Amino acid sequence: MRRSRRVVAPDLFWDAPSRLVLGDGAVLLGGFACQEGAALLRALAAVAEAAPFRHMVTPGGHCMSVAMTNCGAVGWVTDRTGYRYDRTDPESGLPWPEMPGVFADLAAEAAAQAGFAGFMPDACLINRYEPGARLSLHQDKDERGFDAPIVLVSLGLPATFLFGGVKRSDPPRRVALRHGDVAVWGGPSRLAFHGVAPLAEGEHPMLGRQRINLTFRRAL
Ligand code: MD6
Ligand code: FE
Repeated sequence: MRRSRRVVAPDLFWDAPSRLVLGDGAVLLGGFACQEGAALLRALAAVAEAAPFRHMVTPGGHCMSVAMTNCGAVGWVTDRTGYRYDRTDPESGLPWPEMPGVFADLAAEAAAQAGFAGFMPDACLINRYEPGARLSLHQDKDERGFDAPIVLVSLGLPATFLFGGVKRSDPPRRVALRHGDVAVWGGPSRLAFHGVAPLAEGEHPMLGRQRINLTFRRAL
């Protein structure tokens, strides 16, 4: 007798990224990193092995709820003396792990899609959020110049991204970020205030009870 075979319809998929305009020079590319998700997570595991996640201290003496590490020529660090980019990991004294090709390529492609051709990041800050972790509203201004955009890749649990204007008083929009979403902001929005609302409880099929965020910059 022939075994009954269950016929499964193929999953539906977006064949072009969905674009949400966040501001002048700022766009959310929905699902842009989904296809590369597994490759990004494999590369991330190697980076985190060489430079483990750690909770850094702000200049004000607060321990950040977000755990961080970096890859690339320089990494973003904070301690009691301030925020800066550093060529070495302060925990090990070693250079930060090289930026994986799959990271740099994805960041460059996303930037090009958003109108910033030729983006070559030299820093990738990697943030790990567990439920409750948050990032207060801030501008990214520790880079030497602001010609290049910032590219953010959100993986794992969904989060609410707060995206405001270039003045702190500009009310931030609340933007849902899901696994594989990529945000790019540059040009007139390069110094936009942004942050992340406290992460809600959840369980992601690939990452479990966490969200990983990559932010790519041209720091030097
Ligand atoms: C995020 N991170 O984790 C966005 N900016 O979703 C940032 O915007 C950020 O973690 C500057 C310095 C550290 C950060
Ligand atoms: Fe930031």
